[in-house]
Amino acid sequence: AQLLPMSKKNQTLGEFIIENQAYFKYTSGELSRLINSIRLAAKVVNHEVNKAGLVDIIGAAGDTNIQGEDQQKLDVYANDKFIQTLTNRNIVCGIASEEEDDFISINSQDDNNQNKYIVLIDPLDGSSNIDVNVSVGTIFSVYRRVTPVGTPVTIEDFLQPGNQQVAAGYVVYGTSTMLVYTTGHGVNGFTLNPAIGTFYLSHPDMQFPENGNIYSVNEGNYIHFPKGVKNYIKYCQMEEGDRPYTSRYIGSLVSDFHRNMIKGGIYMYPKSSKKEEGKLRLLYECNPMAFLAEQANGKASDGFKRILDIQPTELHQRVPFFCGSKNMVLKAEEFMQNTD
Ligand code: P6P
Repeated sequence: AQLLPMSKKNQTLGEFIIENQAYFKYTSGELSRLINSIRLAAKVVNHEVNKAGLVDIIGAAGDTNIQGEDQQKLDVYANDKFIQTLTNRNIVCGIASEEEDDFISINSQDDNNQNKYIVLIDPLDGSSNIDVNVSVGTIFSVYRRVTPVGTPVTIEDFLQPGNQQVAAGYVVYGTSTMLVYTTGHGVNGFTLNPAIGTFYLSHPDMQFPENGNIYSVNEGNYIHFPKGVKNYIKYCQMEEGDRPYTSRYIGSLVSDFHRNMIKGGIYMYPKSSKKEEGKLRLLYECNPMAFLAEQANGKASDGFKRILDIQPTELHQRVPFFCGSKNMVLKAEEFMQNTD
């Protein structure tokens, strides 16, 4: 088949998926159906997020998740919606979520699930922002299973390095709702027209500018950072060349990442004396964002090595995270690696 250009302005997400089906090595169409199910779940969650202030779904659902954080009802709602949509459409054989202590094995009705994909999700990242009407996001990461099809998934299927991802993306519930994802052929952004519930290709072939002048970090942790991070932050603030940079920190990874990808910038969640491994989760926050970053000509590391090359050892493990414009991440790594 003649491959049409990957992206045409104002194409719908549905048309885009069909048109680029031929790009996928997995011609079974399963991955397309997977992206379609995420599209549906994103619309349903968006509907709830947009009226969060009105309906009594704010406030802790009473439980706390494995992170020990109060589970907001919207977290639980988003988690249930994504799991339900992926399960009902019989597309995946396993799911892991920030909101679930352990992974979920999906046995289709014939109980020997023939599906080959697993999904890891952070269903509502930045959920502490909901009560203050600041944007939040959903992050997802897709792999082919490594254990035999037709058998229940094991932890081995979920502990794959990020360089094995077949797809990754996020939904940002901001001033507009966008779905941004990659299947390894660049990054494309789709904006939801809520009036008709259709996503349109608004940001074809998204790329991080190689340089940027925005740095995103929670400077409240400054005194607890490693010396290299302190030195890099001071470097960002010095009057020299294209500096000082601007500081922008929303407290929602998806929003900070999205702004930095469009304008150029670096996002950092370093380790600190209070958080020895940093705060962000490798499997369903750092790996998908790192895959997107590299597909958009950006870079993502833990300050020393490529995020996508880290061999995971447990489902909810944390890693330090430096991600964004290539030259900014390289400079931050220079400070991290040359400061004792
Ligand atoms: P802090 C939200 O909880 C999150 O996981 C990211 O979305 C966000 O960038 C970060 O944590 C904020 O953490 O410690 O700066 O409030």
